[in-house]
Parts: sequence; C-alpha cells; structure tokens
Amino acid sequence: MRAWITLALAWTLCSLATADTLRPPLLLTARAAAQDLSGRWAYSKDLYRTGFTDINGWPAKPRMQRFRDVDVAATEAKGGVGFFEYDLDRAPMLDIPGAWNSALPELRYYDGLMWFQRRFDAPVKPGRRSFLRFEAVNYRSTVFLNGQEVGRHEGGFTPFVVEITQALRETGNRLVIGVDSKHDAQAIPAEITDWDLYGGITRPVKLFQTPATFIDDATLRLTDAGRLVGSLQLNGAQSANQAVSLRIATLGVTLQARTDTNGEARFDTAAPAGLKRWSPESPTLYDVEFEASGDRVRDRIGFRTIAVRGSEILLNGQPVTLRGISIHEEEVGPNPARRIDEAAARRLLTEVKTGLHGNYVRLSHYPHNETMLRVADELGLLVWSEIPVYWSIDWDTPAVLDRARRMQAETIYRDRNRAALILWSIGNETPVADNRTRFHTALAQTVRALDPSRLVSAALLVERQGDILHIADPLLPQLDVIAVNTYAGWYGDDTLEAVRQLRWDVPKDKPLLFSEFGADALAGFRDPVLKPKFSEDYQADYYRATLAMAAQVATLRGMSPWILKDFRSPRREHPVYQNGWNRKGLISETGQRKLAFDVLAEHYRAQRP
Ligand code: GCB
Repeated sequence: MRAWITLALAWTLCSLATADTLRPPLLLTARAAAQDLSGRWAYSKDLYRTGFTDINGWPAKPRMQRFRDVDVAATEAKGGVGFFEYDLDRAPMLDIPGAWNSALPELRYYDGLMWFQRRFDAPVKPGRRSFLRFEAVNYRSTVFLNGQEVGRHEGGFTPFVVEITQALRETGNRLVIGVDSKHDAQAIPAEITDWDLYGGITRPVKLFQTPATFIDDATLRLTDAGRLVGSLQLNGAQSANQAVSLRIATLGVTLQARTDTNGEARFDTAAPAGLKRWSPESPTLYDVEFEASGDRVRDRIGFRTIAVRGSEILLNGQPVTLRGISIHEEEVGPNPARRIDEAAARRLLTEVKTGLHGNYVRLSHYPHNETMLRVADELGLLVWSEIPVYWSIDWDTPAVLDRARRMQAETIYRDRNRAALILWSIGNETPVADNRTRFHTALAQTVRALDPSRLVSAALLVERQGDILHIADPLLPQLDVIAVNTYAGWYGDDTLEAVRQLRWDVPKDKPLLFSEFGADALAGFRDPVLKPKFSEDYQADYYRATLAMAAQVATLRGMSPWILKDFRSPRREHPVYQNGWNRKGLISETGQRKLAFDVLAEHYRAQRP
C-alpha cells in the first residue's frame, strides 16, 4: 500500500512538473493556412521497412530510401551502374486526406509502413517562417522535406506541426512522409480495438507562413465568476514585453496587455452585460480578434460555463440533461475512408441535432477532426472528447504515460476555444488494477493542470451482483462525472424483461452518464415475431428496455448510446450480419435509419426543455 502511494505521488509530481512544457507549437486552428496540400499524393508500400532499415538492422540501402531528394528517372536515363528500387515521382497516387485501406481493395488490410510524397511550390517572403501542420496521421510519422528529416510524431488522432523554414525551397519541394500504421504494445491505443485500422494521412496537411515572431496560441473563456479570461502566447525572438490586444467588435470589447518575459500575455475583464451565452438552444459565437507583433488571428468563440453540483451538471448555472449518441470518425457511405470534411461533419451532427433531438455527442474513442468540433459549436451540440486510452494499454512504461499526456495536450490546445466541448474523458473500459489506476490518476492531474475549466470523466466498466449493477472503481474520486458502458441484454444472456428489472447502486453525490449501451442490428433485417438478435426489432426493444431501466437511476444525467452509425471493425465477422462492420448503429453505414432510431428520437423529443 505504502509503495503504491509513493509511486502514485511520484507519477503525479512528474505529470505536474511538466504540464507547462506540454504546449505544442501552432495548434491554433484559427490561423488561415497559406496552402492546403490536400489532393493527389504518390504512395509506395514498404512492408519490410526497407526505407529505414535493412536486414540484420543495418541502415537502409540508398536505393531503398524513399525520402531522398533524387530524380530517379534522370539518374536512370544516364545509364550505368546506379539503380533504384522505388520512384515516388512515378508511383501510383491516392487522395489525401483519406485512409489507404479504403482507397484500393489490395490495401484494405495493409498494416505497416507506407511512404507518401507531395511536390509543391512555396513562394516565401523574406523574414517569414514556414510550418507544416498535419491534422492527423495514423499512427507514426517521419517527415522529410527535400531529403532532410524535419519531424516525427506518434499518435493517430492529434495534430502536430514541424518548422520547415530552413528546408523549404521556392519551387519543386519534395515532401515525403513515412507513415507506419502498426500499433505495438506501447502504442495508444495498443494492438486491439473495436474499430478499423485506417492507416494514412487521414486529415489535411497545411502549410503556414508567419512573421518571425507570431501568435502561437490565443484563448478566451467565460469563468463562473462572470469574467472573460484568456491568454496569448507569442513565439519568436521578439516575444518578450510586446503589446498585444484582443477585440470582440460586436460586444464593444477591446483589451490591451503586454507579454511577459516568456512571451505570454493575460486578459481578464468583466463579461459585458450584453454577452449572450452559448447553449445548445442558442449557440451564439463571437468573432474574437487577437493582434500582436504585426500578426493577427481571428477565432469564432462561444462563452458558457460548465460545472457540477452534487449529482447535477450545470450549464450556465442551470441543470442540463445530456441527450446524446456516440460517434466514430467515419463518414456516411459504403466505403468510408475516415475523411471528415465540413459536409460530412454536418451530415452526422445534423442527424443528432435534428433527427434525434439530441444536444450532446460523445466523440469516441479518440480526438475527432477539428471540423467536428467547429460544427458542434455552430449547431449547438455539447461534446465529450477522449484520447484513445482504450481497453488495455501498457500502464507501467513511463514513456506510454508521457505519450498519453502529450496526446491530451495536443487535443486541449487544439480545442479549448470550443464552447461545445465540456468533458474530457481519460479512458474507456480500462480494467481495474493498481497500475492502471495510477496511470489514470496521473492523466487526470495533467488534464486539470492544462484545462481546469472543463469536467473530467472516464467510461468505466460495470460490476454486477444479481440484479444490482454498480461501479467499484478506485478512479471515482478523480472524476467529476461518472460514466459507464452497460450492455445487459446484448452481451450475456439477460432477457429484455430482466434488463427492465436491473437496478443501479451508484454514488449519490456525482452525476452519472451511460457512456454506452447498444445492440447490433442489420438494417432491413426485420422479424417482428421472433425478434432475434441482429434484427431491427430486437434492437428497438433493447432500446425500450434499457431506457426503462435508465429511468430508475436517480443520478443519471445523460447518455450517449452506442452508436449513431454502423462502423467498420475487423473484430466483427459474422458472415450474415456483420462482415467487418459493428452493427450497433442507429443508422446503417449508408445512412438508412433503423427502428431503434425512432425509439431514441421519441425519448429525446419528450425530454427536451
Ligand atoms: C464497448 C466499446 C466500444 C465497442 C462496443 C461494442 O464497450 O467501448 O468501442 O465498439 O463496446 O460494440 O461492443
């Protein structure tokens, strides 16, 4: 026990000590890009990773090194002994952003290293700095520009930025990325999940050009005390002691401040009387303009407060019930490529807002495309966001905890200006054990240090004694909101009548969410008499029974059933009903609504304020 406490303390201190150093550069989503590098990219498979290493761990042969800045065709044309076993200038192409698994049938289950290349010109004004921002690359990336390694990143769902000021040319740039989709035991998530592999450059890659000293980060929010507080971070040699300003023209707010020796300025003012608070019913957003050192960024920001009081969740001081649904990052269509543009985000979220009468989404099981958050802000949908600390990962290796903390930081700095976002979840169905609880405790501390303004939760596992369900998890004291995944009536042998009789014994002083419940159904498979599993009829009855059970839970403040849309999963291979799809969607992969959709929609319609 004593050793446990000492270890827990050590991990906690380690996470607090470095919380400040976790700010990655240029995650600000408000800055306009100089160039979007979306489009056709060349690719080259490299199953044995010969571009990096040869047999026996020897360095790769130059003729295999796809990242070199060499004109292969011109070299070949000269004749003689030199030869290459790749040429990205003549390689096949596919669309970026987008997962390779959906691009071609032969890449469906490719899981390993893939090389990508994009050529581009980039007129640069003297004195400007240049950066590449990758919104998401799954899973490990090594980035080369004109033959020079400029950055590396691990993690498939968060953005990263590399500075390329020195390596960039005016014309004919050769950008090459080695993308390795393989997850090992130290990856987050580790090897096994219930969703598709989806390797590749799945979100846009953009080129940014900034002044020598530029606005790296800028944030503003409303506090419980009714103040607007924020900060601005400069990056560059002239960051210290600079005048900075913030303006919200429609509210008549103008604030001036100066950066400190670290280049950071803080804003703090009473919120003006005319400020309209953001809420799902009235998702008001304001144009906020930050200016400093000749640089300017503009963000659309909503202002609201979020808190818990006893078992209530309070939005703008008023109790709120979360009428939600879970969503994976997969667009509607027969062959999704994890390509969420604004239209795809609108389609999914409108189905929640208008179709289901919802006010909330669980963006599972990893940070989604930033467009989803922006559309949620605009439509008025509260958001739960999580990093993929999912099922079992390596709890004991400090580097894995560091990785999780970095992913969390990348998400927080990317999304903290989104009013829609109210909950950070630090894990999903992680099995209770001392090492796992230590890991989560350290992660919860990091989240609170980086963003004290939002609620912390985790999707926990349920325990059962007879007809009583409870949550015996030592992590509970770390959470503001308890969340639990519950599948009685789907997994296991309970009848739906038995599900209705289940009772919950949960803490009375904290809000509870059903972060998941669900049942598979193949769209169009109807059998109203027998109602077998996998039929739409069973799924609809399962929802009726679970909602009846939920009505008995006094502290339940919301739910996000599993899931809006059928999604690809290599775990699901029933040859009649699944064929590689998890069928718990309320709509099919092509958007066809199942019977259960209306059951939930009617439930939420009746619950609306
Ligand atoms: C869960 C997981 C989710 C799965 C789901 C299922 O508890 O959190 O990722 O897809 O169950 O369908 O079993």
